[in-house]
Amino acid sequence: MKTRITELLGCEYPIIQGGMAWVAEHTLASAVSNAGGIGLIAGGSAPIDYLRDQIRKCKEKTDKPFGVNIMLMSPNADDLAQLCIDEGVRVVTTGAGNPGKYIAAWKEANIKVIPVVPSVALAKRMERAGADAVVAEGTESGGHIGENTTMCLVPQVVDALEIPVIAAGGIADGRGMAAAFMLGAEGVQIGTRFLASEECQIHPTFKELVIKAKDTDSVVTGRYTGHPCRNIKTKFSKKLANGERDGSLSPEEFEQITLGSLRKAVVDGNVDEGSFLCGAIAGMVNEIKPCKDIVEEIMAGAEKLLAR
Ligand code: TUI
Repeated sequence: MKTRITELLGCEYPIIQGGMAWVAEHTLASAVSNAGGIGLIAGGSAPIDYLRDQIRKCKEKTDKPFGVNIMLMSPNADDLAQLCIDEGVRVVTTGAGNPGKYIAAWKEANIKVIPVVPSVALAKRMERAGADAVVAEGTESGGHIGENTTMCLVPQVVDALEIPVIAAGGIADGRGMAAAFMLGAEGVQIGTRFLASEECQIHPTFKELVIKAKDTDSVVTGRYTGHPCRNIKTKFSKKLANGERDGSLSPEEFEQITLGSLRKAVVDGNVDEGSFLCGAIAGMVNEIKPCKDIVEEIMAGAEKLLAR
């Protein structure tokens, strides 16, 4: 399946792995790239030496293109942005902010720039600033989210832009990919499905939570802090959601108890204090598989539907 995204990124399939903070490291990224998609390494709040090491290790594991996601709320985003230039990274995606101030330097370095956007307004600004494509990310996604759904957001962004659009949020199989293409997307970004991959290095407890999740098992917390995040329902995330709803937890207290909670989930599998960020499609993810099988199944399913 050739689209402007496969052409732009030089990959076999128009599937990009989500830039999941703390999750997306070189083992996962190289596996997705070797499977024919675009793997991403997450630069979310990572120390610069860690990210440099991950990029170099990824290059050892794949000769296919891969990318880096820059989480723009990171205090060291400027350094991480420069590191991508210094290390010859070929693709950069961004999240949780406006990457406008970096785009000229990235383009100068021949990096393909793909901001993740939750709205038409930001998508248009990114096109004007020189982005090569955008990821239109619906509120079904895991982690930090906007308000609009994939179904509503993607066609509106497609209509507003000339550059190609990648759909994200709630896509985990060939049906989701085909649906996104019917909305005008030319690629998909997939996160949650890759959490349950053999190569994903998250704590086994995290994988088990994803596998066991039902359709109603995700919850959004933190709207009142300005940083809404979709999580798997656990005692901890329910406590946060209740505290936010009934006012027993102030936004400051919320920030305090969620500090470091991504690490506690991903590295420690700590269900009492960890935030297990995950998309609303987790209910459909029931089996751990190699990334290659995941990518091939999604592609085969989508191609069959789109050929009808
Ligand atoms: O960035 C994501 N997903 C993420 S980032 C993350 S780490 C984190 N940790 C604690 C608090 C917040 C984040 C976990 N998941 N997805 C892309 C995305 N970008 N979703 C929403 C946005 C976004 C939101 C507002 C992009 C731009 C924006 O406003 C830009 C502006 O200044 O107008």
